[in-house]
Amino acid sequence: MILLAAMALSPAVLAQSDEGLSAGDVVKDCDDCPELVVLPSGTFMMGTPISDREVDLVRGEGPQVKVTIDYMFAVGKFEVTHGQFKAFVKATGHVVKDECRVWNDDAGFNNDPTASWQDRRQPKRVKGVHPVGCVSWNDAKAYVDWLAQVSGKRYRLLSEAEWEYAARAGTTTSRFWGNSSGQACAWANTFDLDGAEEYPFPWFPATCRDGYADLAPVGQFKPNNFGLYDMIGNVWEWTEDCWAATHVGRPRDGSAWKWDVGCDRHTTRGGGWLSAPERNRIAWPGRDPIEKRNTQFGFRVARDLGEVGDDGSIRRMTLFTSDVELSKSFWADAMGYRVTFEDPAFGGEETAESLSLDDGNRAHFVMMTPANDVGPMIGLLGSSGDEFKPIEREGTQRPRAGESLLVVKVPDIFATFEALEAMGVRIASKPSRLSGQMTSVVGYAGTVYTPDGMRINVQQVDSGG
Ligand SMILES: [Ca+2]
Ligand SMILES: [Ca+2]
Repeated sequence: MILLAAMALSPAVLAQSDEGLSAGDVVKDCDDCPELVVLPSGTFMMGTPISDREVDLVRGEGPQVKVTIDYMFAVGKFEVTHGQFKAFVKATGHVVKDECRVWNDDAGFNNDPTASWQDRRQPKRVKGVHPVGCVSWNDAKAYVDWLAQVSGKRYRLLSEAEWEYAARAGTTTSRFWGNSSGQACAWANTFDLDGAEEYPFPWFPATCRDGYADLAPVGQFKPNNFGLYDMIGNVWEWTEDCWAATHVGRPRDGSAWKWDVGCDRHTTRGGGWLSAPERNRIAWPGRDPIEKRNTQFGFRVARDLGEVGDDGSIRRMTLFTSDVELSKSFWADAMGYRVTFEDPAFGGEETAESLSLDDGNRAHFVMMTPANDVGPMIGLLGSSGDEFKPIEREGTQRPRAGESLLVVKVPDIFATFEALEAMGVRIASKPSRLSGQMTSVVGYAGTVYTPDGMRINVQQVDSGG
Protein backbone atom coordinates (compact mmCIF):
# COMPACT_ATOMS: atom_id res chain seq x y z
CA MET A 1 0.00 0.00 0.00
CA ILE A 2 2.87 2.33 0.77
CA LEU A 3 4.27 1.57 -2.62
CA LEU A 4 1.02 2.22 -4.43
CA ALA A 5 0.62 5.54 -2.67
CA ALA A 6 4.12 6.59 -3.61
CA MET A 7 3.56 5.65 -7.23
CA ALA A 8 0.30 7.55 -7.38
CA LEU A 9 2.06 10.71 -6.26
CA SER A 10 4.42 10.71 -9.21
CA PRO A 11 2.27 10.91 -12.30
CA ALA A 12 4.08 9.22 -15.14
CA VAL A 13 3.44 10.29 -18.67
CA LEU A 14 2.98 7.73 -21.41
CA ALA A 15 5.51 9.47 -23.58
CA GLN A 16 5.17 9.49 -27.34
CA SER A 17 8.25 11.58 -27.79
CA ASP A 18 11.19 12.38 -25.59
CA GLU A 19 11.22 16.00 -26.67
CA GLY A 20 10.96 18.37 -23.77
CA LEU A 21 11.87 15.83 -21.11
CA SER A 22 14.13 17.14 -18.40
CA ALA A 23 15.95 15.70 -15.40
CA GLY A 24 13.60 14.42 -12.71
CA ASP A 25 10.72 13.69 -15.08
CA VAL A 26 9.10 10.29 -14.71
CA VAL A 27 8.31 8.35 -17.86
CA LYS A 28 6.37 5.17 -18.50
CA ASP A 29 6.30 3.84 -22.03
CA CYS A 30 3.66 1.12 -21.80
CA ASP A 31 1.33 -0.49 -19.28
CA ASP A 32 3.78 -3.22 -18.36
CA CYS A 33 6.89 -1.04 -18.69
CA PRO A 34 8.81 0.04 -15.59
CA GLU A 35 8.58 3.66 -14.51
CA LEU A 36 11.71 5.57 -15.43
CA VAL A 37 13.31 8.67 -13.97
CA VAL A 38 15.19 11.01 -16.31
CA LEU A 39 18.71 11.64 -15.00
CA PRO A 40 20.78 14.73 -15.75
CA SER A 41 24.15 14.61 -17.42
CA GLY A 42 27.09 15.05 -15.10
CA THR A 43 30.60 14.22 -13.96
CA PHE A 44 31.53 12.10 -10.97
CA MET A 45 34.39 10.16 -9.40
CA MET A 46 33.81 6.44 -9.88
CA GLY A 47 35.17 4.04 -7.28
CA THR A 48 36.29 4.30 -3.69
CA PRO A 49 39.18 6.50 -2.56
CA ILE A 50 42.22 4.66 -1.27
CA SER A 51 41.81 6.45 2.06
CA ASP A 52 38.43 4.79 2.71
CA ARG A 53 38.77 2.15 5.44
CA GLU A 54 36.35 -0.17 3.60
CA VAL A 55 38.01 0.06 0.18
CA ASP A 56 38.39 -3.33 -1.53
CA LEU A 57 41.08 -2.93 -4.16
CA VAL A 58 41.24 -6.62 -4.97
CA ARG A 59 37.62 -6.61 -6.03
CA GLY A 60 38.08 -3.64 -8.30
CA GLU A 61 36.60 -0.54 -6.79
CA GLY A 62 39.69 1.52 -7.42
CA PRO A 63 41.54 3.53 -8.31
CA GLN A 64 39.03 6.32 -8.57
CA VAL A 65 38.48 7.60 -12.09
CA LYS A 66 36.65 10.66 -13.31
CA VAL A 67 33.71 9.76 -15.52
CA THR A 68 31.70 12.25 -17.52
CA ILE A 69 28.23 11.31 -18.66
CA ASP A 70 27.42 14.04 -21.13
CA TYR A 71 23.96 12.77 -21.99
CA MET A 72 20.68 12.51 -20.19
CA PHE A 73 19.22 9.05 -19.90
CA ALA A 74 16.38 7.37 -18.08
CA VAL A 75 16.73 4.77 -15.32
CA GLY A 76 14.22 2.48 -13.67
CA LYS A 77 12.80 4.16 -10.60
CA PHE A 78 12.59 0.72 -8.99
CA GLU A 79 14.19 -2.65 -9.52
CA VAL A 80 12.32 -4.59 -12.21
CA THR A 81 9.48 -6.29 -10.40
CA HIS A 82 8.37 -9.89 -10.44
CA GLY A 83 5.08 -8.72 -11.95
CA GLN A 84 6.79 -6.85 -14.78
CA PHE A 85 9.05 -9.80 -15.53
CA LYS A 86 6.07 -12.14 -15.46
CA ALA A 87 4.36 -10.06 -18.16
CA PHE A 88 7.47 -10.50 -20.30
CA VAL A 89 7.53 -14.26 -19.77
CA LYS A 90 3.83 -14.49 -20.58
CA ALA A 91 4.22 -12.45 -23.76
CA THR A 92 7.32 -14.17 -25.08
CA GLY A 93 7.44 -17.65 -23.58
CA HIS A 94 10.96 -16.86 -22.39
CA VAL A 95 12.30 -19.70 -20.29
CA VAL A 96 14.32 -18.92 -17.19
CA LYS A 97 16.35 -21.95 -16.25
CA ASP A 98 15.68 -23.63 -12.93
CA GLU A 99 18.33 -23.94 -10.25
CA CYS A 100 19.00 -20.95 -8.12
CA ARG A 101 21.14 -20.21 -5.12
CA VAL A 102 18.70 -19.88 -2.22
CA TRP A 103 18.58 -20.41 1.50
CA ASN A 104 17.13 -23.71 2.74
CA ASP A 105 17.00 -24.36 6.45
CA ASP A 106 18.44 -27.86 6.02
CA ALA A 107 21.05 -27.16 3.35
CA GLY A 108 21.97 -23.54 4.03
CA PHE A 109 22.74 -21.18 1.14
CA ASN A 110 22.99 -23.60 -1.75
CA ASN A 111 22.41 -24.07 -5.48
CA ASP A 112 18.98 -25.66 -5.33
CA PRO A 113 17.95 -27.39 -8.59
CA THR A 114 14.29 -27.11 -7.65
CA ALA A 115 14.35 -23.37 -6.94
CA SER A 116 13.42 -20.94 -9.69
CA TRP A 117 12.50 -17.30 -10.31
CA GLN A 118 8.93 -18.17 -9.40
CA ASP A 119 9.91 -20.08 -6.27
CA ARG A 120 13.03 -18.60 -4.84
CA ARG A 121 12.30 -19.47 -1.21
CA GLN A 122 12.81 -15.91 -0.04
CA PRO A 123 10.23 -14.55 0.22
CA LYS A 124 8.06 -17.59 0.91
CA ARG A 125 5.36 -16.30 -1.42
CA VAL A 126 6.64 -13.93 -4.08
CA LYS A 127 4.28 -11.15 -5.17
CA GLY A 128 4.17 -8.90 -8.19
CA VAL A 129 5.57 -5.94 -6.24
CA HIS A 130 8.71 -7.80 -5.19
CA PRO A 131 11.78 -7.34 -7.38
CA VAL A 132 12.41 -10.23 -9.74
CA GLY A 133 15.19 -12.55 -8.63
CA CYS A 134 16.85 -15.82 -9.65
CA VAL A 135 17.41 -14.36 -13.14
CA SER A 136 20.69 -14.48 -15.04
CA TRP A 137 22.40 -11.71 -17.00
CA ASN A 138 21.06 -13.33 -20.17
CA ASP A 139 17.51 -13.24 -18.76
CA ALA A 140 17.92 -9.55 -17.92
CA LYS A 141 19.18 -8.85 -21.44
CA ALA A 142 16.23 -10.70 -22.94
CA TYR A 143 13.87 -8.61 -20.86
CA VAL A 144 15.31 -5.24 -21.93
CA ASP A 145 15.36 -6.37 -25.56
CA TRP A 146 11.67 -7.21 -25.28
CA LEU A 147 10.90 -3.84 -23.71
CA ALA A 148 12.71 -2.15 -26.58
CA GLN A 149 10.63 -4.14 -29.01
CA VAL A 150 7.24 -3.41 -27.48
CA SER A 151 7.95 0.26 -26.75
CA GLY A 152 10.05 1.23 -29.75
CA LYS A 153 12.50 2.82 -27.31
CA ARG A 154 16.13 1.99 -26.64
CA TYR A 155 15.91 -0.05 -23.46
CA ARG A 156 19.06 -1.64 -22.13
CA LEU A 157 20.91 -2.48 -18.95
CA LEU A 158 22.84 0.27 -17.21
CA SER A 159 26.57 0.38 -17.72
CA GLU A 160 28.50 0.00 -14.50
CA ALA A 161 29.53 3.67 -14.64
CA GLU A 162 25.95 4.77 -15.22
CA TRP A 163 24.83 2.57 -12.36
CA GLU A 164 27.29 4.15 -9.96
CA TYR A 165 26.42 7.64 -11.20
CA ALA A 166 22.73 6.90 -10.68
CA ALA A 167 23.33 5.42 -7.22
CA ARG A 168 25.53 8.27 -6.02
CA ALA A 169 23.08 10.92 -7.19
CA GLY A 170 25.67 13.59 -6.48
CA THR A 171 26.98 12.12 -3.23
CA THR A 172 30.60 11.09 -2.65
CA THR A 173 30.14 8.89 0.43
CA SER A 174 30.23 5.11 0.46
CA ARG A 175 26.43 4.96 0.72
CA PHE A 176 24.08 7.57 -0.71
CA TRP A 177 22.97 8.50 2.81
CA GLY A 178 26.50 8.74 4.25
CA ASN A 179 29.24 6.36 5.35
CA SER A 180 27.48 4.39 8.06
CA SER A 181 26.04 0.92 7.45
CA GLY A 182 24.24 1.31 10.80
CA GLN A 183 22.03 4.00 9.24
CA ALA A 184 21.03 1.78 6.33
CA CYS A 185 17.63 0.87 7.67
CA ALA A 186 15.85 4.06 6.58
CA TRP A 187 17.25 3.83 3.07
CA ALA A 188 17.79 0.22 2.13
CA ASN A 189 16.85 -3.38 2.77
CA THR A 190 20.15 -4.96 3.79
CA PHE A 191 21.19 -7.80 6.05
CA ASP A 192 20.06 -6.21 9.31
CA LEU A 193 19.20 -7.36 12.82
CA ASP A 194 15.83 -8.66 11.56
CA GLY A 195 17.62 -10.71 8.93
CA ALA A 196 20.19 -12.01 11.38
CA GLU A 197 17.46 -13.36 13.63
CA GLU A 198 16.05 -15.48 10.83
CA TYR A 199 19.11 -16.37 8.75
CA PRO A 200 22.40 -17.47 10.33
CA PHE A 201 24.71 -16.08 7.67
CA PRO A 202 28.27 -15.97 8.94
CA TRP A 203 28.73 -12.21 8.71
CA PHE A 204 27.78 -9.30 10.86
CA PRO A 205 24.48 -7.53 10.12
CA ALA A 206 23.90 -3.80 9.90
CA THR A 207 23.17 -2.69 13.46
CA CYS A 208 19.62 -1.50 12.87
CA ARG A 209 16.22 -2.94 11.94
CA ASP A 210 14.69 -2.37 8.51
CA GLY A 211 11.63 -4.58 9.04
CA TYR A 212 12.51 -7.14 6.37
CA ALA A 213 14.34 -10.34 7.25
CA ASP A 214 14.55 -11.11 3.53
CA LEU A 215 13.19 -9.61 0.33
CA ALA A 216 11.08 -6.44 0.46
CA PRO A 217 8.66 -5.13 -2.16
CA VAL A 218 10.34 -2.41 -4.23
CA GLY A 219 10.14 1.20 -3.05
CA GLN A 220 9.72 0.67 0.70
CA PHE A 221 12.64 2.87 1.70
CA LYS A 222 13.70 6.46 1.12
CA PRO A 223 14.96 7.18 -2.40
CA ASN A 224 18.29 8.80 -3.25
CA ASN A 225 18.65 12.37 -4.55
CA PHE A 226 17.69 11.29 -8.07
CA GLY A 227 14.45 9.75 -6.81
CA LEU A 228 15.67 6.17 -7.34
CA TYR A 229 14.72 3.46 -4.86
CA ASP A 230 16.69 0.48 -3.55
CA MET A 231 19.96 1.47 -5.24
CA ILE A 232 21.54 -0.23 -2.26
CA GLY A 233 20.20 -3.53 -1.01
CA ASN A 234 17.12 -5.63 -1.74
CA VAL A 235 18.38 -7.28 -4.96
CA TRP A 236 21.76 -6.98 -6.66
CA GLU A 237 21.48 -5.41 -10.10
CA TRP A 238 23.15 -6.83 -13.22
CA THR A 239 25.04 -4.27 -15.32
CA GLU A 240 26.14 -4.43 -18.93
CA ASP A 241 29.86 -4.44 -18.10
CA CYS A 242 32.35 -7.25 -17.96
CA TRP A 243 33.90 -7.43 -14.52
CA ALA A 244 37.44 -6.12 -14.20
CA ALA A 245 39.67 -6.01 -11.14
CA THR A 246 40.53 -2.36 -11.65
CA HIS A 247 39.17 0.90 -13.01
CA VAL A 248 42.44 1.55 -14.85
CA GLY A 249 41.61 1.71 -18.55
CA ARG A 250 37.90 2.02 -18.01
CA PRO A 251 35.97 4.20 -20.50
CA ARG A 252 35.41 7.62 -19.00
CA ASP A 253 32.27 8.48 -20.92
CA GLY A 254 29.70 6.28 -19.23
CA SER A 255 29.87 3.49 -21.78
CA ALA A 256 30.06 -0.13 -20.72
CA TRP A 257 33.47 -1.77 -20.46
CA LYS A 258 33.27 -4.96 -22.49
CA TRP A 259 35.67 -7.12 -24.41
CA ASP A 260 35.31 -7.83 -28.11
CA VAL A 261 35.54 -11.52 -27.28
CA GLY A 262 32.82 -11.36 -24.64
CA CYS A 263 33.30 -12.28 -21.01
CA ASP A 264 32.23 -14.93 -18.56
CA ARG A 265 31.52 -12.62 -15.66
CA HIS A 266 29.50 -9.46 -15.49
CA THR A 267 29.33 -6.89 -12.77
CA THR A 268 26.47 -6.77 -10.31
CA ARG A 269 26.01 -3.70 -8.16
CA GLY A 270 24.39 -2.36 -5.05
CA GLY A 271 24.31 -5.29 -2.68
CA GLY A 272 21.31 -7.28 -1.56
CA TRP A 273 19.16 -8.19 1.40
CA LEU A 274 21.45 -10.96 2.62
CA SER A 275 24.81 -9.35 1.84
CA ALA A 276 27.25 -8.16 4.47
CA PRO A 277 27.31 -4.40 5.18
CA GLU A 278 30.67 -3.85 3.47
CA ARG A 279 29.16 -5.17 0.24
CA ASN A 280 26.11 -2.97 0.53
CA ARG A 281 28.07 0.01 -0.72
CA ILE A 282 27.75 2.03 -3.91
CA ALA A 283 31.18 1.18 -5.32
CA TRP A 284 31.52 -2.51 -4.45
CA PRO A 285 31.30 -4.67 -7.59
CA GLY A 286 30.04 -8.21 -7.67
CA ARG A 287 31.68 -10.40 -10.36
CA ASP A 288 29.21 -13.02 -11.37
CA PRO A 289 29.01 -15.69 -14.06
CA ILE A 290 26.69 -14.78 -16.89
CA GLU A 291 24.26 -17.63 -16.17
CA LYS A 292 24.41 -17.44 -12.39
CA ARG A 293 21.04 -17.26 -10.66
CA ASN A 294 20.75 -16.20 -7.07
CA THR A 295 17.71 -15.42 -4.96
CA GLN A 296 18.96 -11.87 -4.44
CA PHE A 297 20.03 -11.19 -8.06
CA GLY A 298 17.76 -8.97 -10.15
CA PHE A 299 18.26 -5.86 -12.25
CA ARG A 300 17.11 -2.40 -13.19
CA VAL A 301 16.57 -0.99 -16.68
CA ALA A 302 17.93 2.04 -18.47
CA ARG A 303 16.72 3.71 -21.62
CA ASP A 304 18.31 6.18 -24.00
CA LEU A 305 16.47 9.37 -24.72
CA GLY A 306 15.83 10.72 -28.16
CA GLU A 307 17.13 9.44 -31.41
CA VAL A 308 20.70 9.09 -32.36
CA GLY A 309 22.02 12.23 -33.92
CA ASP A 310 19.76 14.57 -31.97
CA ASP A 311 22.72 16.21 -30.35
CA GLY A 312 25.28 15.42 -33.01
CA SER A 313 26.70 12.44 -31.18
CA ILE A 314 26.31 8.74 -31.70
CA ARG A 315 26.92 5.55 -29.83
CA ARG A 316 30.11 3.63 -29.66
CA MET A 317 30.11 -0.03 -30.48
CA THR A 318 31.74 -2.95 -32.19
CA LEU A 319 30.04 -5.25 -34.60
CA PHE A 320 30.97 -8.15 -36.79
CA THR A 321 29.63 -9.43 -40.05
CA SER A 322 29.95 -12.82 -41.62
CA ASP A 323 29.72 -11.59 -45.19
CA VAL A 324 31.23 -8.37 -46.39
CA GLU A 325 29.80 -8.75 -49.89
CA LEU A 326 26.27 -8.56 -48.60
CA SER A 327 26.81 -5.15 -47.18
CA LYS A 328 28.21 -3.56 -50.32
CA SER A 329 24.96 -1.89 -51.24
CA PHE A 330 24.98 -0.35 -47.83
CA TRP A 331 28.42 1.09 -48.31
CA ALA A 332 27.61 2.35 -51.80
CA ASP A 333 25.76 5.37 -50.55
CA ALA A 334 28.33 6.12 -47.94
CA MET A 335 30.73 8.95 -47.87
CA GLY A 336 34.32 7.70 -47.85
CA TYR A 337 36.69 8.32 -45.02
CA ARG A 338 39.91 6.52 -44.39
CA VAL A 339 41.54 5.58 -41.14
CA THR A 340 45.19 4.86 -41.61
CA PHE A 341 47.28 2.83 -39.22
CA GLU A 342 50.79 4.09 -39.45
CA ASP A 343 52.54 2.62 -36.47
CA PRO A 344 54.66 -0.32 -37.72
CA ALA A 345 54.67 -1.82 -34.23
CA PHE A 346 50.91 -1.98 -34.21
CA GLY A 347 49.25 -5.35 -34.48
CA GLY A 348 51.94 -7.45 -32.81
CA GLU A 349 51.51 -10.95 -31.48
CA GLU A 350 50.08 -9.96 -28.17
CA THR A 351 47.50 -7.74 -29.75
CA ALA A 352 46.50 -10.35 -32.27
CA GLU A 353 45.89 -12.98 -29.65
CA SER A 354 43.99 -10.72 -27.38
CA LEU A 355 41.34 -10.19 -30.00
CA SER A 356 40.89 -13.64 -31.49
CA LEU A 357 37.30 -13.98 -32.48
CA ASP A 358 34.79 -16.74 -32.83
CA ASP A 359 34.78 -18.82 -35.97
CA GLY A 360 32.75 -17.23 -38.69
CA ASN A 361 33.61 -13.66 -37.90
CA ARG A 362 35.56 -12.56 -40.88
CA ALA A 363 35.21 -8.84 -41.24
CA HIS A 364 35.25 -6.26 -38.57
CA PHE A 365 33.34 -3.08 -38.38
CA VAL A 366 33.79 -0.49 -35.75
CA MET A 367 31.47 2.30 -34.93
CA MET A 368 33.00 5.69 -34.58
CA THR A 369 31.78 8.80 -32.93
CA PRO A 370 31.46 11.90 -35.06
CA ALA A 371 33.90 14.69 -35.55
CA ASN A 372 31.78 17.74 -34.87
CA ASP A 373 28.80 17.68 -37.22
CA VAL A 374 29.88 14.76 -39.33
CA GLY A 375 27.30 12.41 -37.88
CA PRO A 376 27.25 8.63 -37.46
CA MET A 377 30.08 6.68 -39.02
CA ILE A 378 31.07 3.05 -39.40
CA GLY A 379 34.50 1.66 -40.15
CA LEU A 380 35.20 -1.36 -42.36
CA LEU A 381 38.49 -3.22 -42.10
CA GLY A 382 40.32 -3.27 -45.37
CA SER A 383 43.49 -2.89 -47.34
CA SER A 384 45.32 0.34 -47.77
CA GLY A 385 45.93 1.76 -51.19
CA ASP A 386 43.97 3.76 -53.69
CA GLU A 387 41.32 1.12 -54.15
CA PHE A 388 39.92 -0.04 -50.88
CA LYS A 389 39.32 -3.77 -50.61
CA PRO A 390 37.58 -5.25 -47.61
CA ILE A 391 39.68 -7.81 -45.77
CA GLU A 392 38.23 -11.10 -44.66
CA ARG A 393 40.56 -12.61 -42.18
CA GLU A 394 40.30 -15.54 -39.83
CA GLY A 395 41.25 -14.97 -36.25
CA THR A 396 42.13 -11.52 -35.13
CA GLN A 397 40.33 -8.69 -36.86
CA ARG A 398 42.38 -5.86 -35.49
CA PRO A 399 43.88 -3.73 -38.25
CA ARG A 400 47.59 -4.10 -38.69
CA ALA A 401 50.10 -1.58 -39.83
CA GLY A 402 49.52 -0.88 -43.50
CA GLU A 403 45.83 -1.65 -43.33
CA SER A 404 43.05 0.77 -42.88
CA LEU A 405 39.47 1.24 -41.99
CA LEU A 406 37.12 2.70 -44.53
CA VAL A 407 34.97 4.96 -42.47
CA VAL A 408 31.63 5.88 -43.86
CA LYS A 409 28.93 8.23 -42.81
CA VAL A 410 25.50 6.70 -42.43
CA PRO A 411 22.20 8.53 -42.18
CA ASP A 412 20.88 6.64 -39.18
CA ILE A 413 22.85 4.23 -37.09
CA PHE A 414 19.87 2.19 -36.01
CA ALA A 415 18.45 1.95 -39.48
CA THR A 416 21.88 0.67 -40.35
CA PHE A 417 21.70 -1.99 -37.70
CA GLU A 418 18.38 -3.16 -38.96
CA ALA A 419 19.67 -3.27 -42.50
CA LEU A 420 22.71 -5.27 -41.46
CA GLU A 421 20.65 -7.67 -39.39
CA ALA A 422 18.28 -8.18 -42.29
CA MET A 423 21.30 -9.20 -44.32
CA GLY A 424 22.16 -11.90 -41.82
CA VAL A 425 24.90 -9.96 -40.13
CA ARG A 426 25.60 -10.98 -36.60
CA ILE A 427 25.89 -7.97 -34.35
CA ALA A 428 28.10 -8.79 -31.42
CA SER A 429 27.43 -5.71 -29.38
CA LYS A 430 24.65 -3.27 -29.96
CA PRO A 431 25.18 0.42 -29.41
CA SER A 432 24.34 1.31 -25.91
CA ARG A 433 24.69 4.99 -25.38
CA LEU A 434 25.40 8.40 -26.69
CA SER A 435 28.97 9.49 -26.61
CA GLY A 436 30.22 13.00 -26.77
CA GLN A 437 33.76 12.08 -27.59
CA MET A 438 35.18 13.63 -30.68
CA THR A 439 36.32 10.33 -32.10
CA SER A 440 36.72 6.94 -30.59
CA VAL A 441 37.17 3.47 -31.96
CA VAL A 442 36.56 0.48 -29.80
CA GLY A 443 39.67 -1.60 -29.49
CA TYR A 444 41.81 0.34 -31.90
CA ALA A 445 44.65 2.76 -31.92
CA GLY A 446 45.58 4.75 -34.95
CA THR A 447 45.02 7.95 -36.79
CA VAL A 448 41.90 9.24 -38.46
CA TYR A 449 41.95 11.63 -41.36
CA THR A 450 38.71 13.42 -41.96
CA PRO A 451 37.84 14.47 -45.52
CA ASP A 452 39.07 17.97 -44.89
CA GLY A 453 42.43 16.60 -43.85
CA MET A 454 42.14 16.98 -40.11
CA ARG A 455 44.23 14.41 -38.29
CA ILE A 456 42.77 12.87 -35.16
CA ASN A 457 44.59 10.49 -32.88
CA VAL A 458 42.52 7.49 -31.94
CA GLN A 459 43.00 5.92 -28.56
CA GLN A 460 42.61 2.28 -27.76
CA VAL A 461 39.79 2.08 -25.28
CA ASP A 462 39.45 -1.54 -24.35
CA SER A 463 41.88 -3.91 -22.77
CA GLY A 464 40.89 -7.37 -23.88
CA GLY A 465 39.57 -10.03 -21.54
CA1 LIG B 1 16.64 -6.49 5.85
CA1 LIG C 1 19.00 -3.00 -5.44
